[in-house]
Amino acid sequence: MAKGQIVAGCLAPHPPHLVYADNPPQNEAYSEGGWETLRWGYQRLARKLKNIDYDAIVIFTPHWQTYIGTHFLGLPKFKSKSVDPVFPNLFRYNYDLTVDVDLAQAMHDEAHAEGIITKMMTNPDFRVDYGTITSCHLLNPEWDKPIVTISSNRNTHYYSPEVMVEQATALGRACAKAIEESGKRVVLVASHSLSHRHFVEEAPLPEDMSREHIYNHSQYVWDMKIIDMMREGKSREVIDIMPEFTEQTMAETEGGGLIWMLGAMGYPKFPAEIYGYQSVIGTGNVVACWDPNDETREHVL
Ligand code: 2X7
Ligand code: FE2
Repeated sequence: MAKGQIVAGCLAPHPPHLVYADNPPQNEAYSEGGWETLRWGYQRLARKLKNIDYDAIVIFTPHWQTYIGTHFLGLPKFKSKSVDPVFPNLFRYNYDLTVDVDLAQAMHDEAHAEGIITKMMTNPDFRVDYGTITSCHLLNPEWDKPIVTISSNRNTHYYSPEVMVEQATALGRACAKAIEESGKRVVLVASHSLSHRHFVEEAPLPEDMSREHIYNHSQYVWDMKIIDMMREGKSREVIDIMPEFTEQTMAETEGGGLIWMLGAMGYPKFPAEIYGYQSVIGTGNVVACWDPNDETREHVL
């Protein structure tokens, strides 16, 4: 059997606003659009993924928060309605998704062997978080690939951002080993924004783009620094300054997704493809992809 491999790694933010703005049949809310810079970037990345041969999407989400250990979706099907707790006016999404349980179990077992506390989620009534659903919907609106969702252990808050770097790195190493041994071709997804200070009052019409803007200049400068480093292939350095970035901008990197993904990919030295940057309720969001294949990697933006 050929060795499995990571065929792409995506940084895929999950503001529910983006699904709301898309008006897919699964979502009950109706919008007049909005946030096109991000949505068009996502559409371009989704088209690229269509041309890559892969077996499963593995997604790490900060909105499935676990305080004891790291959990993995562990049943072949999950079907329910996901309602965003903060934005129920925007996101009431009927999902029906398929899980690659073999791959989830293999990652669980390798992580356990690394000394990480792990658990398979086998409650059929478990409601999948909106981070998973939003990023997966925007990257693969057809939902024609099985997924594995990995929970975010709250290391940053329980301990510190530095402990998160250590723990998420170990988890990334374990997942990469499981993928290699599985023989599968896998797309990794870190589902989160960058800077994360946000507005506390919603505009009367949420998609009114005359109200959308960055939260403040220093948050924006931090985001641009991180994106420049991604473009320059400095992924190891991104992780090195992550604790400071997370603290200064309340960044959603606190959940560990990017650390996990870049660690699993062996800290790529090649440039990330950048598909778009835009604020959503003031938070900083970039859609980016690390394509390890020299033949297909592009300079997008
Ligand atoms: O979860 C989110 C987020 N990460 C960013 C912006 C808006 C809402 O929800
Ligand atoms: Fe979020």
